[in-house]
Amino acid sequence: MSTIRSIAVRTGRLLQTLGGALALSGAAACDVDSAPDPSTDPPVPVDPSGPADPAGPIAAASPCTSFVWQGLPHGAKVTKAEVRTGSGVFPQACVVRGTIVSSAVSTITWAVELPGAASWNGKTLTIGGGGFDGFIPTDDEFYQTLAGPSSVPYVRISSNSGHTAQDLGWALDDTALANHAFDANHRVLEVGTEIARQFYGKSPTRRYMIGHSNGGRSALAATQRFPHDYDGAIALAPAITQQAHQINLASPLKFIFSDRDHWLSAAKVALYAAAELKECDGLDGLEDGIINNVEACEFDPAELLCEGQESDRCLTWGQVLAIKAVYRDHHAPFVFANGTTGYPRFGRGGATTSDWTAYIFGDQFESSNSFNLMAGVRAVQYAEGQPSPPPGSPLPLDLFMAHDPFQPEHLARWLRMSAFMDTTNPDLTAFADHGGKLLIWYGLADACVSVYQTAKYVEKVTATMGADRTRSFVRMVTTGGLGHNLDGPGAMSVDLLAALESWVEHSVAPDHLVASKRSATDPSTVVLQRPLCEYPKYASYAGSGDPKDAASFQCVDPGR
Ligand SMILES: [Ca+2]
Repeated sequence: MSTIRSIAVRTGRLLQTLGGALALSGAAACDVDSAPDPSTDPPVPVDPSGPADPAGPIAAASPCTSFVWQGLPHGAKVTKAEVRTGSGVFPQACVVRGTIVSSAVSTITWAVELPGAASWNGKTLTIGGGGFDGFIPTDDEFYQTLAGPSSVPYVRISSNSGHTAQDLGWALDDTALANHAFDANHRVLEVGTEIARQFYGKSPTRRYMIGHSNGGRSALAATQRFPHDYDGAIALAPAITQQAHQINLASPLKFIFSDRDHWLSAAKVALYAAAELKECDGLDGLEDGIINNVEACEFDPAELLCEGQESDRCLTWGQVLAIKAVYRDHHAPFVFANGTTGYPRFGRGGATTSDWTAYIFGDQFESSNSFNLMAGVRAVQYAEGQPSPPPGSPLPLDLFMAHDPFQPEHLARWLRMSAFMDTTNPDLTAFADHGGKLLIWYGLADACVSVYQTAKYVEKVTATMGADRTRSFVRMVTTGGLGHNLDGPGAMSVDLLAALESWVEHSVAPDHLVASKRSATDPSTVVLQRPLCEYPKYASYAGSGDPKDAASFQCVDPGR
């Protein structure tokens, strides 16, 4: 799928739902999988017949379809149970579907996937949803790929978080907002746990969660609000302060979309990407197309300013200012939950990924199909108190462009949303006391949600709980040259679920994670490997050794 087409597909879905996966185009690239031992990282080809169940196929006439479920928590009702034969990234499983009617406007739709009894590992894995939810993540190829082959023996649990509407109109209802913010995953975990207990005759021994973007936020929410829910959680690129994101990015997005000369086409993005790469690629010791030393990268887009006729080989002053805004901290005068103010810059290297086009500029000026813009527009609709518009309604860009995001009369709604949604409580004592482990991953080139916002949160946790205690159960690791869509020149393939299991169950901390980059045309071929580095360290080439080998790199502090 070409970049333009994939973005059009993704954007089309977002326009319809604004709650779909953030990274559908990344299905091929979103390769957060591989083997536990990176040094012997085997290929993970996708078998068209689906991942095999080591205990053999589940019979169609198994108890799956005839099982009588009794007394599920939260009034949950089963609506359907069927055997899914394995296909692509979808493992074979008994898929149980149902609902929890929690209010007149919020029904949680959920799915619980049960592997064969002989192959169940005795654990559950909750898979969070991206965007603004509204769909079943386990039904989506992106999320099954995200969970990876290690998730096959798990009971996999997911939900639509209590809404299917295509905007934030549902967020005006407290129950619906609480469901989306944190409650739905908690309730459905209890449902899934009980379903597993009844089906297998024994309760799960461990419970884990993985999520990306809003799903990463959901994983963090669980550690803060329901610290006994999970033994371990993986938060990939968590969108931790969505209201701060929307209100702080309103001004730069208005600037970009107020004039075509402020907007960057894919050709202009590619122009900038090449120039930034030329100046910053070697700052990590190796010109490999990956900017790892992002803090030392200070390339000024004004160096590309047009001197004569504008063309795709230069930038207008408006385009220079737009790029400067991408790399500038923002300071909107609102204080959100837990004292959060402003929103930090995005990391260097995003132009070498699909992120700049997908999240900032969109692929056409006229259609304004930038995700960050659409999120801002929907948030303004919410702040204005507008209920859900009819499906297919055009985004009210005029409302957004005319809207002053700092209107005092809207402050209460922004703060209300933040109080539900933000995952910035730095006191994780209860989660740590429970034995929980939290593994956070970020691509340094993310241009949807800033790596620096999550880094600030981890710093607050460290300040609250102490450095040694925090490192005993929280790790934040990063990869250069990867964006929110999990694509780009960096190395993506790493089995974080296996790493989390080892940490929780065998006390093996994730100190030496290695990611692989696979050939786009032949996923069985590893192109290169790189270490994942604990923030703020980055992967620096040691000056000798095979550039494809992770052992040729060291994680070094940018202040060194
Ligand atoms: Ca480099």
